[in-house]
Amino acid sequence: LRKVIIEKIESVLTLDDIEKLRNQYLSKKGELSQQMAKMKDLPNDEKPLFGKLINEVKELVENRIISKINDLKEKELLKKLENEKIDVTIPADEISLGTIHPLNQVIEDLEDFFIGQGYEVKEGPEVESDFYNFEMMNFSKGHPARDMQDTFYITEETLLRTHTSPVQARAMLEKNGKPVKAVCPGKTYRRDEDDPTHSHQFMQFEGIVVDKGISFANLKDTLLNMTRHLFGNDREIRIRPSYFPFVEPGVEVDVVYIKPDGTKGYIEILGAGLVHPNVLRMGGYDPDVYSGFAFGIGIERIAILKYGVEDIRNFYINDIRFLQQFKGDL
Ligand code: FA5
Repeated sequence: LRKVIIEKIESVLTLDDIEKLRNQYLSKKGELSQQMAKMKDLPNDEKPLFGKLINEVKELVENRIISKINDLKEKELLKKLENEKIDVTIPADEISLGTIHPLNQVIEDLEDFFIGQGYEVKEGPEVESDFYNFEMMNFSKGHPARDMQDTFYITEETLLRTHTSPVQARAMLEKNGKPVKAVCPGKTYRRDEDDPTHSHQFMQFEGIVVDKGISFANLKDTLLNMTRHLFGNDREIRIRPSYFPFVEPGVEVDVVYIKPDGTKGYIEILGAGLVHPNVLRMGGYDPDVYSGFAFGIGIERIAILKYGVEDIRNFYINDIRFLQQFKGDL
């Protein structure tokens, strides 16, 4: 019997089967217990020897089963490790990474440019009050210049900001009469008809500097350095007079581009000027002591010129084939 059992144990291949064997031989009703039961029919002088023998077999079988279980467990583990082995030389599957949106690339580039000159970056709310969007910018109620910026009103007093200029007012008030030098990027909204250069939602990048002795020469220098940074030293630009209620004098900057037929075209990228005395006063500055300049750049227009994009709507339709083209600029 001992030999038979041990052979069986050795030939077992799975943990389930060894469990079955354990039941078959060692459980209360198992074969070895049954053998033990036979002891009562034996003559008294044979009983001790028989008992001892059965117990020895039992112990042996138990030990063998335990070592077999360990054996099998180890084999299973090895097999598992073998299956999970990683071949580090196999080329990895390509992970498709996103790209930084071209408009964000322009914003990040401009932020770097201005931070390098000591500007801080500020943000303001997109749902803005009429007060900051218009009144603090010297558009009184019913001012005809409000028509220049066709507005999405939410209530009579709240609106989607039509430009990033309200952040100028917020930055000035925050400084409590101290000099300010800040840029403010963000989304803006107007009820404009969508066309290749206009979108009802677009982005602007505002700049505001207020200090003693700021002049138009500082503004011109800043704008020239910026356009050179964006488009290179040779790109022709045009600064022409313009009107905004919150600056005096006011200008607009156009960048020259070559049309498909070879003739020159101009695309307007920004409005700017010296901060109007009324705006300075409302912002907490004495206009006889302080002066300042401000500008508001159209981000899409910069991206259109930089990357040769024909239609502003491409920036907003999330066509992955369009966006993938800007990978190289990361
Ligand atoms: C303004 O919004 C002024 N706040 C700019 C300013 C700031 C002037 C500080 C003076 C001092 P304007 O409406 O021209 O100005 O818009 C500024 C720029 O935003 C434009 O030059 C243009 O590049 C861009 N822009 C305006 N409307 C749209 C539109 N619908 N879609 C795309 N870009 C637009």
